[in-house]
Amino acid sequence: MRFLKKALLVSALAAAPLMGFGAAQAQDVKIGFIVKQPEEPWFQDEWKFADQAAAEKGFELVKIGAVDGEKLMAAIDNLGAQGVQGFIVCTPDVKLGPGMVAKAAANDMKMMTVDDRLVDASGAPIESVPHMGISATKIGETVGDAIMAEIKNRGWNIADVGAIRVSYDQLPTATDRVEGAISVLKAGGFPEANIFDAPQAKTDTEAALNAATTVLNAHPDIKYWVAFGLNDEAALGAVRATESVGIPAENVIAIGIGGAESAINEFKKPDPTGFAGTVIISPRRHGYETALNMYEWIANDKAPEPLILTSGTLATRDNYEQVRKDLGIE
Ligand code: FCA
Repeated sequence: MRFLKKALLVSALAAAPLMGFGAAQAQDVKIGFIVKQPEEPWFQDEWKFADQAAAEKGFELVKIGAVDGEKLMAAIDNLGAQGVQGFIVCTPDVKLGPGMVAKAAANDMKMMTVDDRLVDASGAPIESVPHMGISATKIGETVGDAIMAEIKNRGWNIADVGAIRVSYDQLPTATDRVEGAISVLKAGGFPEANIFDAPQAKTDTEAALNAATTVLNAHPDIKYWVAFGLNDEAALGAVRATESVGIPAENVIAIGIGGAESAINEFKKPDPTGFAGTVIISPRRHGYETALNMYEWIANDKAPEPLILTSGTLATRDNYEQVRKDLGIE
């Protein structure tokens, strides 16, 4: 038996230069993919595309949802115990950064982050951990442009419009996104006093609905509303809030970020809602490409680029099918 193992090893090594070492080892590679909100369509899409990379390269992908810090730390240990060599993570709390770096090292695993970038004790990004995120400010500006264009299109007097800033300011990418939108609104003459902060406790639709409802109840005199936040769920929560207080859809312009199932389902409704558009971002790049990068790091010792920021494309109810086709997501 021992002899056989040795013989196999020798022949594998001999074959390595021909096959490429990575290919010879693929079946031994195990990669983890932890996400903070497993029920959110964006993260399901990331997993789906990471699965594609796993099938193509022949490595094993271990997917874990971790909705809070405790679950996250347990998930990292769990991956380590399973013999995973590296993992990709979108953490429920970026402030856990230093602890996560230490835990990954203790388990002898490589770590990359996706979507939400880790910060250190002073709030600065941890640059030693490779990261793929979205170009948050620029995408936020696209949201702002879309809102301003639609205000014009509907012929509203800008002085009569309120804005709901669904916020999650403990997450830098979230702040960058909403501030990008606000900068465009202000530059277009949107009254600053009419921009209301709606802090959400979590980054899901329900939390956004609760946050936006508080703002609407505080300003019953405002007739027209625009809304934006860090993702589609934030914008959708604000839309559901306007519906629940009886504001008609034609008086609401909400623009999301994401373009996954939650947005597409909204566009498919027979009657338009206040959800006027979304900036589509790429779950394929964030899922497939990160998984592939991790694979290359483990199998071929090729470290990922330290920072990649992906772009977004605006889509509305009228053109989302074409935009998705053009982007190669269908
Ligand atoms: C954050 C958000 C997600 C998605 C991702 C790219 O993690 O919470 O909804 O927008 O960034």
